[in-house]
Amino acid sequence: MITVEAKPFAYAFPPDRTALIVIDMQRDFVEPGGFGETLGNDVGLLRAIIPTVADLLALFRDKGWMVIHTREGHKADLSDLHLAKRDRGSPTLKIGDPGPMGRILIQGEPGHDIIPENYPLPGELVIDKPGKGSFYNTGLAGHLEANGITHLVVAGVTTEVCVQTTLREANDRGYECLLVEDATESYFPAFKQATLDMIRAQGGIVGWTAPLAALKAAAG
Ligand code: TIU
Repeated sequence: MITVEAKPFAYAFPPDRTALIVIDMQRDFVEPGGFGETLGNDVGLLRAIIPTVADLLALFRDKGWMVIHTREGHKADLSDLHLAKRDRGSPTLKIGDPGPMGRILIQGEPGHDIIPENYPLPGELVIDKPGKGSFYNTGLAGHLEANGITHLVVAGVTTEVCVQTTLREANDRGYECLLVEDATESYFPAFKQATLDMIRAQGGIVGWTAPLAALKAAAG
């Protein structure tokens, strides 16, 4: 077991039963002209974590530990897009509309791709998900079970939307989760802080949080 100095108390994980899951580091969320910006957000805030996510990926790759990536998006025929999602907010472009990086949040379009700085290596699992959580309507649970994974280290965007939903889904399924504080970001700094606080409140009701430096120090 490796023990990380974390909040609300130390997080211990068995590396051979642990996976890093990097959530939705896609052009649609962190580059201008994508889904995030059409919702009225400043994507510049999210770009700040790109080097930290790259460092975190390098740590897991160097150690030979499992790495998983997710991408939020929909089929070209929109058959997996509920109206309850399509009609939210007042976006300048809706999911499926043509934008500067192709159709917004559609699989296979340039905007749907993961950013080059955090790009998956061959052999790393990439989960396509239509929802905010990484378990809803995906093969993630089966993959984790088949590989004996019990612990998840989580990073990516956005903290209070897809990251928090995934943490809650994972916690309900029995996974012990660590959120890497400086490898996740929100369009709303107050929402990021609130999410970190609520995950680790009540004795770690959902999981633990720690900065990447603490994880690196523990990994040795
Ligand atoms: N809008 C927002 O903050 N996030 C999303 O729509 N998706 C993810 O968090 N990936």
